[in-house]
Amino acid sequence: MKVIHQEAVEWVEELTQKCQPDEVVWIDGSEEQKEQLEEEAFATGELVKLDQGKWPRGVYHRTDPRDVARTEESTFICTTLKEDAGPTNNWMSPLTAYRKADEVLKGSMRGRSMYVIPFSMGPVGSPFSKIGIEITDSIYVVLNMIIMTIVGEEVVTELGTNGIYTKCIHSKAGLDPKKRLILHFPEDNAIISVNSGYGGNVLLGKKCLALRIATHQARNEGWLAEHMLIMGIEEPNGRIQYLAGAFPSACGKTNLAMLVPPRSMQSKGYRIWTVGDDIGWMRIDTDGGLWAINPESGFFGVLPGTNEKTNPNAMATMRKNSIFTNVVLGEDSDIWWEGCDWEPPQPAWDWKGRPWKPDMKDESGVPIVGAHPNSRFTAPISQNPSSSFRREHHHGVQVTAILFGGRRARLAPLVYEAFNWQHGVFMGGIMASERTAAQYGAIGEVRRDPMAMLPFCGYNMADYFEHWLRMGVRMKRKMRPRIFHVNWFRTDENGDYLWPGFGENLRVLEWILARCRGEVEATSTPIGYVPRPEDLDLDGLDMSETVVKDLFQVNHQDWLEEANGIEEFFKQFGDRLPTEMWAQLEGLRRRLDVMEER
Ligand code: GTP
Ligand code: SPV
Ligand code: MN
Repeated sequence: MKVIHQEAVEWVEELTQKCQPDEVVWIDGSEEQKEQLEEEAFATGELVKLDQGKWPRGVYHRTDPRDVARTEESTFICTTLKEDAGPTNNWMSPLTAYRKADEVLKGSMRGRSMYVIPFSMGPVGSPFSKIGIEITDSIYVVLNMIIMTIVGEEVVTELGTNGIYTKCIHSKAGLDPKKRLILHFPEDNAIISVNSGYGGNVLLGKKCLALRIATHQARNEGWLAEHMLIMGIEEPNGRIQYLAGAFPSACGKTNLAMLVPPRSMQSKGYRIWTVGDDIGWMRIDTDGGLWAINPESGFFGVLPGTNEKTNPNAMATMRKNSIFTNVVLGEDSDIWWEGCDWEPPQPAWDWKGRPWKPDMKDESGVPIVGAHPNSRFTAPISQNPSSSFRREHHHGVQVTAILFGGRRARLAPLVYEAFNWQHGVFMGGIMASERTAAQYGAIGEVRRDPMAMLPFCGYNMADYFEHWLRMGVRMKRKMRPRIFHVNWFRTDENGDYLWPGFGENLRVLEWILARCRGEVEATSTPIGYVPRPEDLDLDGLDMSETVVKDLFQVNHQDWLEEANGIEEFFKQFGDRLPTEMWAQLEGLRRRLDVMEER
């Protein structure tokens, strides 16, 4: 592979001096090179070759037990001014950050190889796309990047002699959690990640480039980089309309994007086309509409709970050429996770590498899970049976509706619609969700996660809201997507989910699209438009009237308390918060007052 980008070559040379690897290997994305790296990793135990009958070209990897999810406390936005990172991000001055990183990087690759991965986020040559070069000392990272991004010759060609790219540096170093740093330099278009080997911390094209750095670029260039799934819904008449949806980590994006319609809707002729499950880049095109691409080429999806019933398309996607991280490994080279379709292999080892049997309990009688709750598969998006034919299109797909959602046991109805774009931005801005295993922290605790971007917005979130408001103004009124909020996770007093979820969620999407076409009425409530029960197709669901009522309930007292929480959240942004957001909160409180008077 010939690299003619002199500046990039010099940068790699400089890093070679700093990190002192035994050798430097440019990754060309070829099958031969991939196989060779796999063989090397099998030999050292970094990877385990799986039963090739059941998992053709499948490999297994276990990360350090202290390194199994994104670490937000070691993630920093390094801008000259602290205010530019805003109150919701960790900030470090670029000078300090480079110095700290240098200390770790110095000699960090001794005895290892340094891999140089030129990659493209998005179709090569598309006006949407961005190029990065990731330096890493992990074969696991290389193999994941080959699946998750476009890697190889065509990227180097596109880069030419002076193309722009994001500098992405990763070193496992000593995997010391105390010295872990995930540093973003939006002003320099650069990322440095040290002392981790897992997921979003190290696959630098994903959360670091495609969200934290891209949000910064998107604001300057007038587009949106979002933590969103993108899917097409084909109706019985053949029309396909596209939705983009932001849910916090481990809150159902992958599952929704790949859903299989329930039998009753399948037979009517509904069909789903998956464009992406985690990241959406959206631009206003010359038609005044919002167009979206998925810059990723693979899925890095949650495994526990994934099976033929909940997500058959994911099961088919990971059948071959996939990487399985932190699940149970059997002596027979089979794998297992909680909620999969088969019996656990025996003998077997858990995600920590300890001997493991089903129904094992610790000293206090708590069951020991075999797979880590954030264990994941990496699989090529092209292997998804519902993969959209427009996935690689340079202009992507036109977005008809935007969904925001989270895990709310009580507050939020199954679905409701914003009154208009500004109200929709407010709706996204006040999103909150119960914490999951995708990041370190107290699981179940409700935290504000505006637009599912709390951990991923690379600049001051107040400016981010302003940017969203402005994007709405720039779109043509008729083309502007309508904004909705969904909550698949409402529970009854026993803590059981009221809504069956998964494929059945299509029933809600059907209503959403009907609203976008102006075909159904809705009930106006203080928080937005809620469906009239008769407008939702609940055929074959066997759902009692009380459950339906509970699903759509808007509790006055709960929302008043929520308004106080929102006020607290908004206050931290001071003067920088757009006045529109305060006006929206006032509007919500006023409508709640009217509701009480009735
Ligand atoms: P990231 O990849 O972390 O950004 O997450 P994601 O939003 O893609 O989450 P994913 O679809 O992998 O869902 C994670 C968890 O939510 C799994 O445990 C699923 O079983 C569960 N889940 C997904 N959809 C539904 C649903 O409709 N209802 C219920 N009850 N659970 C769901
Ligand atoms: C998330 O946490 O939102 C993920 C997984 O999609 S990771 O790539 O690890 O960030
Ligand atoms: Mn995600």
